[in-house]
Amino acid sequence: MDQIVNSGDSDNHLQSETTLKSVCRSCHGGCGVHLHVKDGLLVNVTGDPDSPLNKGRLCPIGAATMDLVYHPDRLKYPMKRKPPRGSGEWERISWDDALGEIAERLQSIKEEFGAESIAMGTGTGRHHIRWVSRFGHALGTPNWCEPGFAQCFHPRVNTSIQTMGDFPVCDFTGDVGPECIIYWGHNPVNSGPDGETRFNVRDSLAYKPKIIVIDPRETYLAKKADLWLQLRPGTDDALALAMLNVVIFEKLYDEEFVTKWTHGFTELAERVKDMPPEWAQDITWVPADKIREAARLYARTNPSMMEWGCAIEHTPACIQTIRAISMLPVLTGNIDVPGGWVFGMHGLGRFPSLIENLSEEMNAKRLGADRFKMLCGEGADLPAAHIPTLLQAMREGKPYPVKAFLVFGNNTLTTYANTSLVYESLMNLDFMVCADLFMTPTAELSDIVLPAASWPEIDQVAGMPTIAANVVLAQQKAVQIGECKSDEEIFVELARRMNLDSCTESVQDVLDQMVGDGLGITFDELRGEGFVQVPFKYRKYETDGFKTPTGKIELYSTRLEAMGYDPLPYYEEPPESPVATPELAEKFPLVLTTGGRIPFFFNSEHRQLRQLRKAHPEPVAEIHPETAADLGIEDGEWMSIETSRGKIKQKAKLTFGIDPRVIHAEHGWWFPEGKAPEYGVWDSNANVLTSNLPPYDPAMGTYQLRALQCKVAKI
Ligand SMILES: Nc1nc2c(c(=O)[nH]1)N[C@H]1C(S)=C(S)[C@@H](COP(=O)(O)OP(=O)(O)OC[C@H]3O[C@@H](n4cnc5c(=O)[nH]c(N)nc54)[C@H](O)[C@@H]3O)O[C@H]1N2
Ligand SMILES: Nc1nc2c(c(=O)[nH]1)N[C@H]1C(S)=C(S)[C@@H](COP(=O)(O)OP(=O)(O)OC[C@H]3O[C@@H](n4cnc5c(=O)[nH]c(N)nc54)[C@H](O)[C@@H]3O)O[C@H]1N2
Ligand code: SF4
Ligand SMILES: [Mo]
Repeated sequence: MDQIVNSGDSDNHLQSETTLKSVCRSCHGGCGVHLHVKDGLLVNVTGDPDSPLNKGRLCPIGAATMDLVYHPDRLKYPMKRKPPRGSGEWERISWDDALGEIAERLQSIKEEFGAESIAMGTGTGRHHIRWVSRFGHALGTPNWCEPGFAQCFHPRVNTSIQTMGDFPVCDFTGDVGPECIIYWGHNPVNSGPDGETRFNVRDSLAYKPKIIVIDPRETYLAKKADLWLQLRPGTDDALALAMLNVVIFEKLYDEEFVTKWTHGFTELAERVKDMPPEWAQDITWVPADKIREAARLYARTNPSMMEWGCAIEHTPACIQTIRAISMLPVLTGNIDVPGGWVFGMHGLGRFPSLIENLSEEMNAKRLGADRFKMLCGEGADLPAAHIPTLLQAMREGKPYPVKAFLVFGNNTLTTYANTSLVYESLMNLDFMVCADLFMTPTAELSDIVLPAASWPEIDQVAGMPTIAANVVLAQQKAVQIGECKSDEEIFVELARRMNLDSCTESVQDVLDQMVGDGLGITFDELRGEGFVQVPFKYRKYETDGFKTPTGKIELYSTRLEAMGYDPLPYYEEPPESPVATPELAEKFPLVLTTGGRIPFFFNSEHRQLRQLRKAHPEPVAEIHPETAADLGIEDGEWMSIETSRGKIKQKAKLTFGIDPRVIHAEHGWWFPEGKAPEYGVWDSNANVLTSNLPPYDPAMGTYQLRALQCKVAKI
């Protein structure tokens, strides 16, 4: 799938070109790129051969950047919708009028209902994600949200910070290779997210590590694996607890590390003592022998990496599943060691989120704060609102009304669970604004749309230790498209126009501050370099300890206990399952999982880019040939997928790589070529099928996206 893109159309071209070193932000990966500019135009985007993250390569999405930047459907100027909401009729307005009207409407809503009645929404892993909260905090509202904060990546971040004081990433850029890698609910050769690029993942295979894959589907990595554990979706907690049982009771752990550097080993052993592989076998559908073999192989092969993905975070058992899984590298001492799990070097200063602007009373008003402390309160690195609670406040005005929603880079109708309820909530708003690259079914519901600049049109920095353990990268503006503005610039202009006390500094000032605090240079100096590798130090805990109350890794979490949550991991059956809801399972007999990533689209994006769409023209759902035969469904035929919430269609892909009792549906589907204003958002969108109703993870508020009951039929 990976493609190397060569630079330049012709030698002549190259001679008069300027090249800017930048970083691709079409996914979270952070590949180094060269932006080739000629006469004010971007003429090519190529991989930076010097970048340790991609070594000159680009994936299909990165290689389609020219198509993205110059796509004829890009939003190029602000627009205002004619009434009523969702009419699909728009007129062009000036930036001055757009910002003026937004400022005026927000001011009057704030005066009448309080700042908390204005919510901010954003999407996955963007350059500006933290600027959304910054503007919200400057405005005085605690209610900003992002689908990932309860469902993706941030549960891993927050849980790791509580458990071990920092967030571990795989040591892909060091000199020592891994001897063993577990891919747990994670398919990084397609997704390459949060902590590495898909190229590092492929390169690490050259070390010929032992590979263990834990996935209901037979992925590319599962085919290469020494052991593939094909578990029932949503039962990762039981599997992890059984593996811990083996590691502990067969004494496969690193005794010295455990004694010196962990807290609560005895309590953990007590918790898992009745959870051997034989117990987990019936729950997970993985034979006990295989669970035992996986635990032994992992524990005996060092150094090892834990590659974990968002599949473990898409359930109401999210926090404890993450905790249980993270204890495998901890017990085997694979923490901050070469070729293992390491803590990044924090090459950037802290982002000024302006959360200090919020009073204690305002923080307490954050929707969800009364329940989900790891998402909305003291257990969160950057607290955010709980999405289902926020949507309810839009619909029902309870516990207080939310009247306005400013969406910067999120396709709410396709990527939040339970599309019907989301639609009802958005339709009930008084005022909605969307900043996006394209008109989407979500943007169609807003009052004003703003044209956002894409990543080659923006100055920024990337370099959380979570993106790459030790690299800080400059993202550089190479081109101006229409009247597009970066989200960051929009926030600064809006803050100035509303006479807010903060968020009025220029973007450059904030970048200078972050780069200066981290590296001691200015943003312009970083620009010249393209990226800076921060010298790496292993086993930092030997001098500093772990940043937890006990100074150790807390298997027994004193912080979770203090917040009122279980300090030890446990198993919980998915809310909809053949075990939990047998009557429902009679009507909807198959287990549905959603959202396994494909290399050609990023969530709901890129469906309008010709070469990517050609590679993957339609939504595809995986089904076992026996199940398909029973239902008379043939390979490549449209089939319906139905849950108690709704029905969609996707094309059947028959594969022996999925259990006969399981269906996998792609997420994020809408059809930009379809009829406005809906663009087929009800036809094939997996979230028509999912639920955002309780139960939620008690600490994180997470809902279920990966284990639901469904039925399928031939169309
Ligand atoms: N059923 C199901 N649902 C899921 C998932 C699943 O696995 N299954 N995965 C969930 C996960 S993990 C996540 S993170 C979410 C992601 O959900 P979203 O955050 O909605 O993700 P995207 O579709 O990538 O991006 C949304 C919009 O941002 C726009 N955009 C891109 N760049 C910019 C920019 O620079 N500025 C602005 N203003 N807009 C920009 C795009 O055009 C797009 O319309 O989906 C979640 N939804
Ligand atoms: N090309 C591309 N890259 C992306 C994205 C994209 O849409 N396209 N999205 C980005 C985002 S927002 C995210 S969060 C990451 C996600 O990227 P990953 O973390 O890799 O997650 P997925 O690919 O969604 O799922 C990984 C695997 O989990 C399996 N799975 C499904 N249900 C279960 C389960 O219950 N348990 C276990 N153990 N496995 C299960 C799926 O079969 C799939 O192979 O990728 C990011 N990168
Ligand atoms: S992996 Fe991500 S960062 Fe790298 S080229 Fe592809 S889209 Fe860009
Ligand atoms: Mo995500």
